Formats: sequence, C-alpha cells, structure tokens
Amino acid sequence: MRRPRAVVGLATLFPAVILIGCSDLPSPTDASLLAPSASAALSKGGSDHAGAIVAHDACDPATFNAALNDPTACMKEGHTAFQDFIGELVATQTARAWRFNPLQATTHAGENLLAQNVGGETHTFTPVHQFGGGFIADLNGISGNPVPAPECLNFPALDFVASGEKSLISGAALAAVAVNGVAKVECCIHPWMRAEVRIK
Ligand SMILES: [Cu+2]
Repeated sequence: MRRPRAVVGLATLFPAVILIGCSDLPSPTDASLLAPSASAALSKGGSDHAGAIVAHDACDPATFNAALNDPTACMKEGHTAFQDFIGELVATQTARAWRFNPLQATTHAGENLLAQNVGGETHTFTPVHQFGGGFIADLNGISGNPVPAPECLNFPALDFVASGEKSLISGAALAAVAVNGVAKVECCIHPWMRAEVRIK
C-alpha cells in the first residue's frame, strides 16, 4: 500500500521512524496475507465482509498538522490539541479518543473484516500475534509499549488507511495470527488502539 504523507510527517517529528521503517525491515513473510489480498477483496466491490472495525480519533487539525509539520496529518475536525494528546499519553499511557470500535468483534472463519477509519489521522488495522508497540518509537515509549509487535515493522505489508477511507482485513490474515480462535488487531501508529476478533 502507499505510504501516506502522515507517516512522513511523523518521521520528521520522530526520526526513529526512519530507522525502524527503512533500515531494518524483517522479511515480508506475512505480506501475502495482509495488504494485497485485502485490496484485491475490496476491489471486488467492497461487500466481501461481514463485520467491521472502526477507528476513531479526535485530532485537532491546526495543532496536529503544525506539530507534525504535515498539512495532511489530521484531515478531520477533532477537539484534542496535539499537546493535550501527548499530555494524556504521558499521564495515562493512552489517548482514549484514539480507539477501535468494537473492542471485541466476531467473524466466521475465512470472512474478511471491514476496516473503516472515521478519524482524522491515518491508522493501520494490523493483525498481530501479540499486542506490542508500533513503529513510532516515541509513541511506543510514552504509551508503555517499548517492544514493537514484529508485524508493525513489516512496512511493505502495513495497510495504511487514511482519514475517511476503508480497507479489508483478510480472513486469512486473521487466521494466521489467531490463538485459540482469537486474532489480535492493532494500529501500528497508535499501539494502544487494539481489538480482538473471535473467529467462529
Ligand atoms: Cu492509529
């Protein structure tokens, strides 16, 4: 998938992104399970799914775009200023308005899940074996997730979903990470954004 400008902006603010994102990519073993199959399924008409995970945030465009030095970092009118977002993270290790809904979803084996971003920032909906940090070291640090989930470092496979856009999480990708029938999905930018998907 294309890399959105938001990530470039984040890389400017958090130079560690460049190191993690470009110099030490794991082998793309899961690539065939993630973005390509999802985009293929979406192009078939977008109805090849039963449930959905929706990403929410509350970014304030003026302060986020200034702080991230990117006029497209936040594309929807939210009410959380960048400094308040960072302050909440430092105080509580989470930013509550940045969340997936539902926190627990259910699918049938093989079904795709719709990934919908109704927030202003870009998010990923990445199936992971274990919850961990994302690919932005500073956000990992202040949210208490110092160790990235390996899937979040597999940049070519990440499914960046921009503000207002949709994608699909493939049933195969969910099955590949499921433990006892439950697959974990997290945002690799904001690693406290997490959901669990029960596969029936
Ligand atoms: Cu996110």
